[in-house]
Amino acid sequence: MTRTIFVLNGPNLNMLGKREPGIYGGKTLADIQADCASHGEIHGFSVDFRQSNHEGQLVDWLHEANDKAVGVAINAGAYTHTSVALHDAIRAISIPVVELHISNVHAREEFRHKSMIAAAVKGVICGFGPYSYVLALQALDNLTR
Ligand code: CA2
Repeated sequence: MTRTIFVLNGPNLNMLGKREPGIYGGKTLADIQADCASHGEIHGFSVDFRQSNHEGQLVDWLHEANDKAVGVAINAGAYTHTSVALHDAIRAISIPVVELHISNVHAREEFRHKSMIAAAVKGVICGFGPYSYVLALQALDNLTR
C-alpha cells in the first residue's frame, strides 16, 4: 500500500508568493505543494498537503494523520512560537513529526527563536527556503521505510 505523508501548514502561509518575497521567496504555497507531490511520486509515497489559519484545525489534522499517514511535516507558522495545543497534539500521536520553516528563524526576531513544538518533534529543518519542505519529506521517508 502507498505510504502517505501529511504536510500541514499554519497561519498566513496561504499568502506565500504574494507578499514578503525577500523573506519567504517567490513561490506560492501551490508551487510548494506541486514540488512536494512530485518528490513523493519519484520516491514512492503520496503527499496530503493542507493549510489552515486555525489552530484547532491543525490539532484535528494531526490526530487524523495518526490513522492515515506514516509521518507529518509541519510548518506551523506563527503557532510554532505560541502553541501548547500543537505541542500536546504532537505528543499525543505515535507517528514521527518533523517541524520545518522556510526562513532561518534563529536569524530573525528574538520571539521566533523559541519553538513551542520543537521538544515534541523528531527534528527541525529551517532556513532552506521552500526546499525545507523537500528536506522534511526526505527525513520522514527515511524514518518510515
Ligand atoms: O519561516 C517559516 O516558515 C515560518 O514558519 C513562517 C511564519 C513565521 O511566523 C515563522 O516565524 C517562520 C509566517 C508565515 C507567514 O507567511 C507570510 C507570507 C507572505 C506574507 C506574509 C507572511
